[in-house]
This record gives sequence, C-alpha cells and structure tokens, in this order.
Amino acid sequence: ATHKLLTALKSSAPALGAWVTFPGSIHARTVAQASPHLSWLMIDCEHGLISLNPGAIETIQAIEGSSSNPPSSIVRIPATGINGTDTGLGWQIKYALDAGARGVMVPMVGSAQKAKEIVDEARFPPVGRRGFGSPFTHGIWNVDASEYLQSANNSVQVWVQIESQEGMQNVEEIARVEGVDALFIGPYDLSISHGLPPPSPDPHPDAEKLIQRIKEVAHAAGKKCVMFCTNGDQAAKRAKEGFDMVSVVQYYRYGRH
Ligand code: 3PY
Repeated sequence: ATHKLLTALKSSAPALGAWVTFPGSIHARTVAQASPHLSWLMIDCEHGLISLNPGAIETIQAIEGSSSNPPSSIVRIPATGINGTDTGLGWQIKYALDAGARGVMVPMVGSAQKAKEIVDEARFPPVGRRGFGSPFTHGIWNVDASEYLQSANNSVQVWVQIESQEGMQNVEEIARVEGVDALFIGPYDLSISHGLPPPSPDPHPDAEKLIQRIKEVAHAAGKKCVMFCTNGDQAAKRAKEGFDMVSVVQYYRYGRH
C-alpha cells in the first residue's frame, strides 16, 4: 500500500484524519473505508482501548488491507515519561513501528530533550538508534526489507503533542528538534493543564491563544501543525485557520457535542 498522508501533505489542502479508538479489525477497516478523503488514522493506544501488542498490528493490518490507497496509520503511544520518569517510551515506539505504523505520536511532550529521544527511537541510524529486527514490518508495507530500511527514515511521521505547561514553555525548542515532523495540539489537556475549562466545544479564549501560538511556532520552525477536532464543523474552521492536518470525527464524544 501507499503512504497516503505523505501524498496529502504535498497538496495545499489540509490532510483529514480520524480516530480509531476500539480494538478489532472490522472496526478499523470500517473506519478506513469510511471516506476516501481520510489520509490518516490515529490508532489510539493512549486513551483508546487498543493495546500495542497485538492490538496495533491487527489494527494496522486491517487498515493497510482496506483498499489500494488506505489512510496512513499513526499510533498514539501510551505514555511519555515527562520530567525524566522512564515509562518505557523506547519499547512503545519500537512496538508501534514494528507493527507497521506509518508514524507515531507521543503525548505530553515537555522538552526538546524528550522530543530528541522520541526521534532517536523512531529513526534508524545514522539519524537515530531504532533497531531493525522485525520480520513482519516490511511485509505490512508490502516492500522488501532493504527497501523498508531505506525508506522508513524519510517516511515515518514523528508527531509530538503539546498539551502541558512544560510543553508550552518549551514549544519553540521542541519545534526546532530535527526529525520532529509535526506538533499536535490536544486542546483538552492543554486547557486543563493550564487551569482552564476544557473546550465545550470552543476552547476558552486563553486556551485559544495557546493553540494559535503553537501553530505559529510550528510553522516558524518549518513544521506541520495538527489540530484535534471532534466534529466536521470544528475541523472545517481549523482547516481555514491554516492547520495542516485536522481530525474530523471521533468515535466517542467528549460531552454533548
Ligand atoms: C487532548 O485534547 O488532550 C487530546 O490529546 C486529544 O486526544
């Protein structure tokens, strides 16, 4: 299959995505086939119910097999380890990418050092320190092993979530880390971590300022910015504001909107 998101990012239109929250290949295939306009799907192993192993690989296989040009699978890995705590970030990224993910997203990234660590885990040498061992990964992409090794560094997406006070304080340095492709805004955690109410559905005006700032910082560093939206109206508004990627739907709802 192709890497649909990479193609979508070359056009000026924002790349539309959706959330995959529940385990099961039939659910994943159904979401993947929902619309030809979706170019990426977020397999949510953080707040969703999907395990990294074997959940992610089953989900990715279902998505990759759903059409000849399926949406690209991005895995949101479970935990980050902010402030120096070790939550196993390395093995989580390894599992997700070995499962054939076309990208990873890490929640709650608070520092440039953490962002660099994420890039190191996600890219093969000489860029990073990703190990090459899975006999399955290239089969999921339907390429041979050497082709996977050659192409993965340039095609695997690395997204970091800015959704904490630490992340906000260090957003410029995080955006500048080489190998980070996009800053992803989680408006719910961004709001509550700053003592603001969660979006309902619009963010608090002070949270809105933070959201716009993250977008400006990402673009100033030559990076993409992704906005989490829970419905089509929000997504259309964010697309007009210049976000490069937006999610258009989520298969469960926050509150009554
Ligand atoms: C947030 O809004 O906090 C998110 O991470 C969305 O999933």
